[in-house]
Amino acid sequence: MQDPRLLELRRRLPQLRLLTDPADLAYYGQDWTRRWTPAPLAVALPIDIAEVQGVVCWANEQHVAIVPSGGRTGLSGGAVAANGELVLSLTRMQRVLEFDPIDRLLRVQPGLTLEAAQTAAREHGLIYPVDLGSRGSCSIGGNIATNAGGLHVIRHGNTRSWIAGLKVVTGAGELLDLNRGLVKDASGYDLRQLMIGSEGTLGVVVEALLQLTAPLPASQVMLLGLPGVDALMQVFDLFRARVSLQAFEFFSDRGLQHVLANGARRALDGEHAYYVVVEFDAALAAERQAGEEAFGLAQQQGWVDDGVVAQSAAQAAALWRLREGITEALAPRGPYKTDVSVRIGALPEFVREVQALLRDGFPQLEVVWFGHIGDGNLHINLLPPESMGSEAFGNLRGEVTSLLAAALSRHGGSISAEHGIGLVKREYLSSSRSGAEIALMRGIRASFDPNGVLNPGKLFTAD
Ligand code: 2HG
Ligand code: ZN
Repeated sequence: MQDPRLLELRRRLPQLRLLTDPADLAYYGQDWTRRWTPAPLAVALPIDIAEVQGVVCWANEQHVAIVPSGGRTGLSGGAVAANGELVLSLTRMQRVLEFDPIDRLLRVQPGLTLEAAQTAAREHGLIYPVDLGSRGSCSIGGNIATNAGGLHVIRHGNTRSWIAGLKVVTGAGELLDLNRGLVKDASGYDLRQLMIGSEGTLGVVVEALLQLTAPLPASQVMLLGLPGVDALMQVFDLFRARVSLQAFEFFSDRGLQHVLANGARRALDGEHAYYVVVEFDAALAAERQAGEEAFGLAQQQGWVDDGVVAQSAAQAAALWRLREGITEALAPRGPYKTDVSVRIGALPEFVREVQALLRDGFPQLEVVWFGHIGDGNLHINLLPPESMGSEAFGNLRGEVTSLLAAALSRHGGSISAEHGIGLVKREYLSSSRSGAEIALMRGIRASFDPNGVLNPGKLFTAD
């Protein structure tokens, strides 16, 4: 550890755990994008808030960039350290600190995994309702940094609906205690909400107050096979009117083929353009009946060709696997992942338009459509042919994103619904945000982090 900046850090914080081994730098320097070569200066693993503050103050004085780091399951490069940054990993701060039964709050450290938070909530007879496929590895701090969405946004909203308070260390090293569990607070700007989704560019989350709630009622899960995109919207509208939805997720037949090839069991005969996993409250016989009636009506209208109702928890899990298993099934093909949203009403036209653009402009790419259709959030994954080199695919990615960004601008959509901008989408921020908005965002960043030490190069193009 010869670097004078690290020697100074060691002198200031003798207890701080610091890693400089090449294997550790490689491990902590990347996220799930795997597109950049990790090259951090070192990895710091603070144990408490004072150490985080110490590191941030050191970074300001030594002009070292910090990459705040959680479970690094991100898909936008927000936690990549490829330019000599210090990775500030919160993994050692992973305790549940307190449960407040009156306010139904769980006070946790940022490195706690989402799954551990969910388990802790259940131990108190409650739930933390945010849920993502990467629940076992992603961290609460990372969820907050990206305002993570996931599988039940249609019922519960995003992470931002469930954060009742936040302690953050700003880029200037100040500790802020935001909202403190208050249900109501009209005393000015809500800085807590500003932190949520800021991708580590304003502050480092060092503690969070998670709002818990009562468990959802028992549910029923159905898999439906649909003939086309218009039917998707009609079925959504029909079910939404008749049952209390817990989830409404879709995938295309190509998505299904990949999951089946990866070992999942087929649940419907025949080939359908799209599939929907619909989950709804079904504790009461009347609720189950309403779901079955909706299914019948959709069939009568020709919006659903076939469907199956899970008869057990195991069958429900098998149906969910068809949707949740897509990311893993596609991973070996190195897909380009997109994460766009439009207003729900704009979906059919947007989908048709982008399908035609991709078919005409990029016939060599395999396109897999899936995602949170009930939230207007599509994950369009683009798979290169086996023979395509990484440089050629890199160029195509740029072309596809430009095309998508233009379509999103036309439809008033967003280039990132839930994965964040990070490095992957920073050139395209202006497709979703006006120049005036971006200027205000930069100004906000400068107020929280005057020297630009927190995650520079993420979210915005150049600092
Ligand atoms: C999901 O909804 C995740 O499953 C991952 O957001 C999406 O793999 C993807 O593109
Ligand atoms: Zn998603």
